Amino acid sequence: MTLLGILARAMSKAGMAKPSCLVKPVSLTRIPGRYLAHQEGLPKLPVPPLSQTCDRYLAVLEPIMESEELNHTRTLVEEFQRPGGVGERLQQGLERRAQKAENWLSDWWLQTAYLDYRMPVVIHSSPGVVLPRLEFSDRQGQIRYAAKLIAGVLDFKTMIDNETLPVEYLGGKPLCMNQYYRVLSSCRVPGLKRDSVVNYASSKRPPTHITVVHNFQFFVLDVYNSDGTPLTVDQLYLQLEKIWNSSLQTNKEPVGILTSNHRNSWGKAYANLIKGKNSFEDQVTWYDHLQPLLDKTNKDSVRAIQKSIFTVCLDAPMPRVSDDLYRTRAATQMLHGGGSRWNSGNRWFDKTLQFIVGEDGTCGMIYEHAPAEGPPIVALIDHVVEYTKKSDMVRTPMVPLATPQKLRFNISPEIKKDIEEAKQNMNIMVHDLDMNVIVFSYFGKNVPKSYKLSPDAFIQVALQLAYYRMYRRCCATYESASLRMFRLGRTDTIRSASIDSAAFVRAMDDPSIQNSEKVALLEKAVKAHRAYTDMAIRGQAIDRHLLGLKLQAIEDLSALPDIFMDTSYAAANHYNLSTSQVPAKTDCVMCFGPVVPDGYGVCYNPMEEHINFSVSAFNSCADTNASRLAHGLQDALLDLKALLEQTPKARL
Ligand code: COA
Ligand code: HC5
Repeated sequence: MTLLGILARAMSKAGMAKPSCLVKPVSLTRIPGRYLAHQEGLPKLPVPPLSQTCDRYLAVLEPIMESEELNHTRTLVEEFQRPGGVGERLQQGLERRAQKAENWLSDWWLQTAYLDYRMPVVIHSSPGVVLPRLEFSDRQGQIRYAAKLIAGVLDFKTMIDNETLPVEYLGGKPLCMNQYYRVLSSCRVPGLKRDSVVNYASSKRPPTHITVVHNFQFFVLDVYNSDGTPLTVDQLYLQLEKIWNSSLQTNKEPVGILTSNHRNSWGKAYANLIKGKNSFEDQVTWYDHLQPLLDKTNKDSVRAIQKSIFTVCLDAPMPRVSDDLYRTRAATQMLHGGGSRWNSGNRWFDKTLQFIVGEDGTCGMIYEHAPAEGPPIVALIDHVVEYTKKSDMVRTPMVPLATPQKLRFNISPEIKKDIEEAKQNMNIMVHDLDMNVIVFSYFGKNVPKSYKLSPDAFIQVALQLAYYRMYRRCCATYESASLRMFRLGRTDTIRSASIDSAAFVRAMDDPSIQNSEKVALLEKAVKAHRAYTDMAIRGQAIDRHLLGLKLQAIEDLSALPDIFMDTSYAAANHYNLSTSQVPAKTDCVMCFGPVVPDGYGVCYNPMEEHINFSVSAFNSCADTNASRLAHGLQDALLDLKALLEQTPKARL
């Protein structure tokens, strides 16, 4: 941590106000605190001024739109914000909503970004995390590690339950901790048109079990002793061994693969699965007397998964690949499981937290995104990884424990058909995912810091350069910014393609421009990005505000205002680059899919001396290539460093 960081943390611990020189740059720190009192002290998410958002909207369109379209949009924006016009009316509606609600955006965001989104959660929504490769390649190692991992998560859960989780800080400001209370004992539930999320953590009798899946077979594993203490690693080991031994058959129906389907299809299949309403029952009369049984079995099994604290997937080994490709392959295993022949059926993709422990030492997780953002999940991972490193585990006196229950599913012919369809779709998705993971080992946050540049902004500008070099144009670029400074805050968008980044990327490879000028443009672009970030995390970015105005229009008006029907609005939301920084203490790789058919998903974990990043794209798009962009990013980072080194005045 920088001296400034240490000072800022010490001062915030002492409850002292920071002089302005300490407000920036911001960094994330953790100090102990109590949940409820803390939450109430957090500010509410503001509604930015209408004219500010309109002006900034036009500015972000500049690098990505042609001037003719931009001129048209200018007239629409002017009309929208004219005094007494529709913009003002919507703004007032939004401000009223903000007064009444705890957070004017959070419910809308949950619905529009997640629950109404009908694409499969696999690749299109759920992120993956790859842990550093573990040193085992057999069943015993797998079970041992899974036992430690479960104990580590339960240790973290104790902090959540006791409300002793250290409060996090960003830029000296305390962050909303609500997401930590949303991820355990939680699950997404498919609907015919819209999904929902269930959470059992604060129910009268919170669950005491997890679910474990091996060879596509799900088990309920109670992880607490009757006195309320969590099972020890040794106890968990024995229980997992029992599970492993009672799921040796590899020919079971992968019922979990249903959760990977398009949400409407899965919604329909789900209704069949738990209600048993399908053609099979209508046709086969002798089956009628079994009907109540069928309903209950499937329903109870599904409920046991949904209620469970989390899921552990004991994966079969995947085909070996070279060390170079290992992380790329592991990333795909986390995101989709490798296809129906491999581990894709060894999942319940609706489950909020699924920890994956492969027999070949490939470990990580996949999480369903609706309830929470990456940072709380990664904080949990960091805790678990530290926990699993503790060597001397306590030996416990062995009391006999009940055998974990296998969850039964009655598979009607219709469900069987749904499973086959889900398998096919999954295999298409698997083939379509173009993934590339790179460990950029030349430098990390240290180099930009030594030039007094924000590392995140530096990486984003490098990415702009890499994209420009491939396509000779700038594209709408999304970077996640945390809104957790506000109560129930989720994210807003940092638009990394700016007027300044465009000026820099155009100049960088132009031999007629002097290096000193390039450095000046680089610094300007980096600073502009950092300024956008500051604005975003303070609730003053444009994207959630525009979304709010649009949703307010849907509620209040009979037609959408023209600015939302405009080509520029569609183009601005077509993110060819969808990116996110998720810093972790652990040397892990985070990944997610692109958000448009011709786009890239880029996730990076910048460490002090290296950067892990993943790039995803779709093979079905002829214009994209994950490996090319990943290598382009690597080159761009090296070129930026070389430019700064070669230009004597660059080091301030
Ligand atoms: N000179 C020297 N050091 C600087 C600097 C400068 N000009 N600017 C920043 N730094 C330092 C910071 O102090 C920090 O130090 P640390 O390593 O000791 O913590 C470090 O560089 C990183 O700062 P920076 O790269 O600017 O980024 P950030 O940590 O402020 O992160 C965001 C920027 C946008 C990622 C962050 O604000 C955010 O919103 N994070 C959450 C994103 C999220 O939710 N992602 C997942 C979505 S699911
Ligand atoms: C474990 C890493 C998770 C990162 C997930 C993430 O960044 O999700 C973004 C959430 C948001 O609201 O910005 C969405 N995105 C993947 C499309 C960038």
